[in-house]
Amino acid sequence: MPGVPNLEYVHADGLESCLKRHRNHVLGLVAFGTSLGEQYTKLQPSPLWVHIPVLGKEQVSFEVWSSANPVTACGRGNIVAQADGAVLFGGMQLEQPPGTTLEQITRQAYREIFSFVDDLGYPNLLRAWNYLPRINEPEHGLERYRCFNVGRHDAFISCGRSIDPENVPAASVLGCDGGQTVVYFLAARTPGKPVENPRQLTSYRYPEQYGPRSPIFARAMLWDAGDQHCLMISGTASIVGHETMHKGDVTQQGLEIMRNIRTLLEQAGMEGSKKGRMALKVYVRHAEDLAQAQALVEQEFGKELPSVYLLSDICRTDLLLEIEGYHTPSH
Ligand code: 3EB
Repeated sequence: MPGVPNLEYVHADGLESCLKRHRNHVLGLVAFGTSLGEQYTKLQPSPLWVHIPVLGKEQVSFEVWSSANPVTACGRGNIVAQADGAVLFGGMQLEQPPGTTLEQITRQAYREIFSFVDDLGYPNLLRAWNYLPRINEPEHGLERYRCFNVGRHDAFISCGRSIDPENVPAASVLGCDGGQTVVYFLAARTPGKPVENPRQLTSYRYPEQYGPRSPIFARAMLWDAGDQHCLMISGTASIVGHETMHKGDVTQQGLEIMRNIRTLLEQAGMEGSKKGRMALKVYVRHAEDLAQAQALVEQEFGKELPSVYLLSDICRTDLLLEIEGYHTPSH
């Protein structure tokens, strides 16, 4: 049994030993930071680079997905990918040429992803990460996050993926600097089980006030590798029902996020965050909120968990904080 993917967050000084340890077993490598040294571009697999400032002492932070089994490179077209026989990690960095729209870029990206995962026999999209330049700025009169939602929606429909639990992945959508849109994903041969949060409205039922097409994501995705399972927690914000709670108050937003994450762990049958291993990616809109975000995470999960803090715009302008997670039970 291949087991579930392993996730680590490492800094520059730990990258080499991490990649050595997982030689031929690295599913995916993502670099976060605003400048990436020349030496990193020669790595195998070559890292996707998301232009987001890392908060804290380090300039660059790496997200490393690895497998217990050897992986094979299997990219095609715009997609760089590795697969281990059960799970596939893929990613793409896309320019938006003058005269094109983010809606078009998104539609093409998701169409390419769907035909790729279908052709390779990993048709179940479990988890998607999306980083959009100028996420809160308008494009032809519509906020770019909402343009993204239109393109994503179109791609699901045109690729025959009805918008229901069977087809909806866990996801994150954040802003980034620079010009490139970055999309990466985990897909599997076997389906995952989407997990919804009873405190929150299902994303694809959001009312039209959030844009002409709804977002399409599950609040979390449970995936079973036979002997092990994992929970991929979507970007989680201070939203109850469909409404932003605690506008302007990062502490209260953080506490609301923790209630949402606790609920997801319960819904997934994972008794609580104390058992098992949690890794978190924390997105903070304002750098001055870092200390408060760290304090909230420590209070909930302790000091030891793997984590990275990024300075990032969030898809609603009234959200100050968003947290995604990857949970694997210990056994
Ligand atoms: C929310 O709950 C906050 O559009 O795929 C979080 C995770 C959010 C994923 C998406 C959006 C998405 O609506 C934003």
